[in-house]
Amino acid sequence: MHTFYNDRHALHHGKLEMFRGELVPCFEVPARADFVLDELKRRALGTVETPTAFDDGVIARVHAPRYVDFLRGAWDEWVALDPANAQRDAFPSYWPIRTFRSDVLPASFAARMGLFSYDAGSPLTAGTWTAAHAGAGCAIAAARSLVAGERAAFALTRPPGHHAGADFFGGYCFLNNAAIAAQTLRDAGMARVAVLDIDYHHGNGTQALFYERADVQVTSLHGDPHTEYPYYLGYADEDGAGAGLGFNRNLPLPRGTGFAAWRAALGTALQGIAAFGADALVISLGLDTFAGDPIAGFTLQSADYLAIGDALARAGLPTVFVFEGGYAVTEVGVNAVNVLEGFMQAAR
Ligand code: Q9C
Ligand code: ZN
Repeated sequence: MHTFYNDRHALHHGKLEMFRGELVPCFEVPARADFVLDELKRRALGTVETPTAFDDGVIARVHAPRYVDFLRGAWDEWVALDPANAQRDAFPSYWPIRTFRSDVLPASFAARMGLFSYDAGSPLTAGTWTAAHAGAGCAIAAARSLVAGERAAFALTRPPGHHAGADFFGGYCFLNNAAIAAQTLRDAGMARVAVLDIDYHHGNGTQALFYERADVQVTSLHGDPHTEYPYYLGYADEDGAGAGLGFNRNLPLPRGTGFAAWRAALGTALQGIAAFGADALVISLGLDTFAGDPIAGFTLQSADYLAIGDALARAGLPTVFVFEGGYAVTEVGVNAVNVLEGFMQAAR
């Protein structure tokens, strides 16, 4: 399996995030990808390629132009407010919640930060755009390799993507890499694409992007949003709307869920994907289901990830894996590569 990776990911390195009333060191750090890359090389699990120049037109088919324009220029605007801001990450302070307008694009940078975000846990840094854009390039290249006939590919990207919607960032995510991969597959002529999100947190951005579409089926296994982030989406009764009715499926599981119950839910998800008749599968590969994860609540063990890879391979579909969450930094490499190795062993 080829891995698509760009070391520009490290240019996105937030210092602090708001957590339970104080600023704490960011959980989503560059070392996460370094551990995965090291483990891939240690096990010699295929080549690692860096996409250089790439056609990024698909980004505008997933994200709103005014949002992408904002992200691209946000750091320069932030520093222009005050040169001392160069030493501080940018955070939103105001949000246009119900009754406010979101059609007007305010001149104020602070107002646009809030318009285009939904939490205070996702610092925007000097290299956020460069890293996110390079990561999208990895997702595009991984998807294109499936179009060229590969059985599977891995986009080793950060910042992660599945919480980012058409015009908002949050949950450490800025560009939705899994959605970009899925749209790339659609644009290449694959009629039906399934996205399966196995990150601990509900992929609210991915769900929202495809909620009214029948060509991209979205399934997510995640902590019950009654108690788990992102709280306001990811419930079992969200099954799509309009043309997309019946093409969204949520399988929320209680905090504390272990592998037996999680594996059963994966079986349910895979049955729905088989019934959909997908031409390709995009996996939002979060590893924050791990027992040792500092911000999540399932109890999967490292060996379980081999079994997950095995089960995913048995769907029999061209598959692109897109790296999402997973904050037990020293274990995230073993856990991610276990999924890929389990997949390759069953796919042969
Ligand atoms: N503020 C992903 O796994 N909040 N994002 C956790 C700290 C946000 C997770 C509590 C969690 C976002 C891609
Ligand atoms: Zn997560």
